[in-house]
Amino acid sequence: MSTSSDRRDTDPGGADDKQRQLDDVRLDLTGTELTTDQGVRIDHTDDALTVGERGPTLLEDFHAREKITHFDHERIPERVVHARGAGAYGVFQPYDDWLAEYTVAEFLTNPAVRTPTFVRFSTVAGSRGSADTVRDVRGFATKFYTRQGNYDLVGNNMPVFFIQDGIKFPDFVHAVKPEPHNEIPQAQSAHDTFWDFVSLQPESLHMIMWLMSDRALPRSYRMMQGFGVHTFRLVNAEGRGTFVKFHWKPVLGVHSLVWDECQKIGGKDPDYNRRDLWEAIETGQFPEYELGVQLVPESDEFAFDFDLLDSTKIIPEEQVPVRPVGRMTLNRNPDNFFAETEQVAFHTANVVPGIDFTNDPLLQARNFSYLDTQLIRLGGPNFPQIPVNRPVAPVTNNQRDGYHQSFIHKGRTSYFKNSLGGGCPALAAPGAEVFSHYQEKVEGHKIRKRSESFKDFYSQATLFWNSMTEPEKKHIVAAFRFELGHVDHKHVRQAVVDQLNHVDHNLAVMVANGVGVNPPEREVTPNHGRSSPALSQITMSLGGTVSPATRKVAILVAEGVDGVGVRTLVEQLRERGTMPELLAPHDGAVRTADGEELPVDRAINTMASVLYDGVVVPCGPDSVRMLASDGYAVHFVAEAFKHHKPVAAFGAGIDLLDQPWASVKLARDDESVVVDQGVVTSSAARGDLPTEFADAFCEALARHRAWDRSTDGVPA
Ligand code: HDD
Repeated sequence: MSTSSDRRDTDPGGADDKQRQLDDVRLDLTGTELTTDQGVRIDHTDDALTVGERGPTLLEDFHAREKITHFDHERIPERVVHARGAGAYGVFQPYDDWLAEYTVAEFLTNPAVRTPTFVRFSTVAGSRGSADTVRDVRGFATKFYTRQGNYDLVGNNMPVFFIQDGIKFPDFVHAVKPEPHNEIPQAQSAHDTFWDFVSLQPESLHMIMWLMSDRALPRSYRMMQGFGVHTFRLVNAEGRGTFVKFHWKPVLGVHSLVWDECQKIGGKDPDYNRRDLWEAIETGQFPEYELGVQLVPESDEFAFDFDLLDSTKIIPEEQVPVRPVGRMTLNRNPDNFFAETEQVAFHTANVVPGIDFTNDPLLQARNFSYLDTQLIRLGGPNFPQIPVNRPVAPVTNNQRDGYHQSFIHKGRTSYFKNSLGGGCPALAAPGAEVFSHYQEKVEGHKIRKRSESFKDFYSQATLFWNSMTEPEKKHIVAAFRFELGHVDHKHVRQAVVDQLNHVDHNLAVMVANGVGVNPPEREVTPNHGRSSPALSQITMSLGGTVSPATRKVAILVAEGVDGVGVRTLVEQLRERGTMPELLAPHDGAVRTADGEELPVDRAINTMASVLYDGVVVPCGPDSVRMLASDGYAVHFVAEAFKHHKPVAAFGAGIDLLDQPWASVKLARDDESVVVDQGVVTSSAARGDLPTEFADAFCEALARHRAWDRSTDGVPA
């Protein structure tokens, strides 16, 4: 048997601590025989115990009763928000120790320590079985199993929130959830009660701008940012506090879907984001995120034109840069969704020495709500004993009993102080590392009043709008039109438009014109003209290093396809980290122009362009003729084109792109590679396919979408 010190020798960073702990409760039933819950072996589970072949079932049938009773109790309440999620284990490691000047949190400051993590991504409004690609905020909750105890960073993929004080959370959630009289609509904010709330609660407007933007439609959980949202506090060895905002940046860049695509994926593959995460980890393409911090000395608490305690505000990155701290890699899927992803319990108040709270009233309410909700959701106070929730740090206290107590505490004392149990568990010895609350001096009258410093609802909503590129602005206007277009009450539409007039007059007019209400006559709040480039995901992805890695490519083939060309292309695409699949009018295989068999991954009509990042039509006159007469194939290409995706063709494949709606330049005669608006073509065929073809296509994939492409006339 190995001892814990042996284990430390082989895993000094501690990255495997959590998995080793979980190994003790993992069950593999391979090679076992069926038993009851009491361990009694069973040789018959298809028929209940009855009196004769056609007689009544006997109460005595303990096996049938146990089996059915357990089944009857399989469900627990879903989360009241963030019900739908997907989780994965990972490991976090700091790059170096620079943050030690600000915090004693070892997992953030000791580069030799590799802290196990569990992350759960989620949508907010929908039920557990709702679709992934809805317009919504995404949860990004991380549990760090540190050696000093569990630290939970329970964040979202947007850096601000809808409300400033947690007492408004039930109002907000009631407004966005399906309406109570008919429980419609599922997982959507496009309905009356939500927009009624927004129009009457203008503090929500900044978050609304984010929600109407492409950020609400992530291409992948692997390609979205995460934010701790609140201003938290780091505390160093001298007890000095520093304000901090936490940021996660995905290594693959930040990318989104387009709205039409989201709605279609909702039907074609409701598990789109969940599947994407699962498959990436199964195939070893581990998602990675960099943790960064914005630090503000306490002396600068009032140096901003907003309040650091107001969760509807960001600190613009141009004002306080995000400094990299370390990297998290997600490298293991759960074994059992319910046991791990459903039963994981996050709590903003799970902090470790070196991290503390501020008086942000939203955070203060959260520090109450998460424990409270777990008590009902997970059935009592012992949920921290559920394997996924257990710290790797030892838990030794006098908490006892309660539902689902799974430890056997020996001895006769469960109180402090005691002499009968040797005084244990004892208080930490003087000088030991303990959690000690940050000693903030607080003074005041008991009042119910929103601080005056929280009352600018519009400046940062305007900042966000000003920072968007033209395509992003177009998407936001279209989103407002879609959402308000689903609101029945005209006065609500008007009230939202009137609110938007405080954000930007042109925005309000464009939205009003789309939803049939009066455009505001004049500007009420002049646009301050400031912008923050870091807010635009398109600006950021153009400026940064981008990669086509893990992008899914559909290659459309049929009988007579250029097999040599296809094989060359597949190899080149794989070398560049993308994931090509061959789609044909039927599953199985197609015969190439050379008479060889080419295995097919999927039948075209079982998939759709919305499930891929880009499409290629290879050469082969017969193959292309067949595809041209197949409605699914033609639609596949048109739809990818409409969604601004990279589209490519070589040789005769170009004919399928030669459409009246595609006003792009295509390669003709001997043109080697032509790139226009994300459409990559080459006249080459068979073995002559130049490597520049794959290079140009992958470059377009890395850029994600060709926003300059005109798509208005595309019949898809
Ligand atoms: Fe919350 C779940 C994120 C405000 C009350 N929240 C929940 C989850 C995330 C967030 C990611 C899912 C955790 C998981 O995967 O299990 N919530 C946020 C963020 C907020 C926020 C980033 C604002 C900055 N939340 C917020 C407030 C309250 C809550 C103001 C209540 C006063 N949130 C809850 C909850 C949930 C929850 C009811 C439901 C399930 C759970 O906690 O475990 O307690």
